[in-house]
Amino acid sequence: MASLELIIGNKNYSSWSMRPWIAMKMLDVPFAETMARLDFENHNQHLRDYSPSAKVPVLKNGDEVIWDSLAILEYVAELFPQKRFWPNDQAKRARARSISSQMHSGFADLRNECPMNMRRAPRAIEISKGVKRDVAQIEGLWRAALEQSRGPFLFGDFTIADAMFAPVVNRFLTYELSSDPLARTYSDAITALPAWQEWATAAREEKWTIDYAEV
Ligand SMILES: N[C@@H](CCC(=O)N[C@@H](CS)C(=O)NCC(=O)O)C(=O)O
Repeated sequence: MASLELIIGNKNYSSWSMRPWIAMKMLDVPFAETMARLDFENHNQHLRDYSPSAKVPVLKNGDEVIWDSLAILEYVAELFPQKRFWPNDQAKRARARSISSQMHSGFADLRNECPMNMRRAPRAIEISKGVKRDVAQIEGLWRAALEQSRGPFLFGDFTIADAMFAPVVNRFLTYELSSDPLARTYSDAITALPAWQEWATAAREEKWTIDYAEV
């Protein structure tokens, strides 16, 4: 029997932490949650106590330590094969994995210039060509998936692919990055989720500020 502990960073800023957290909530995986507050002034030295990567999220299952968001999600999907973390259909699952990996390894301009910030009031900022390119590409990925699945999520039911893009929903809204109606419909479906609401409420109650992420 799994006894899972997910170690996460600040809910206001830690987009990588949000991904496994929201997927595990959505798929009713029982887990304990530990907050390891990000402390960039001290180079996040304390995160070494949890993970060889010295980053969050980290998942502990007894003595096993699993780190890196997508690896955690794959591990949990294997632990609970009866839960649909990925689409059932092989071709859809391959596409869901492709776009999840693309998110995990890409869209650096968007990630660097527009940090997730759950507390920030929506306001547009000057954005680079790189961010515009990332936004257009994500809109295209969402459109292709949603037109095929007919929603409400990228592959119909909520899967890891939605978890990987959940922090992007916050970025689109917070920096007013997209005027695509389909992206808005998808964002509305994500932000209406009780799990999203729970995370967002906790994030808003946090008092800590990370200067470089306040754009
Ligand atoms: N590739 C990692 C990235 C994890 C990551 O960068 N986490 C941030 C918080 S969102 C962190 O721990 N940063 C601490 C640091 O860089 O010192 C993943 O997918 O989990």
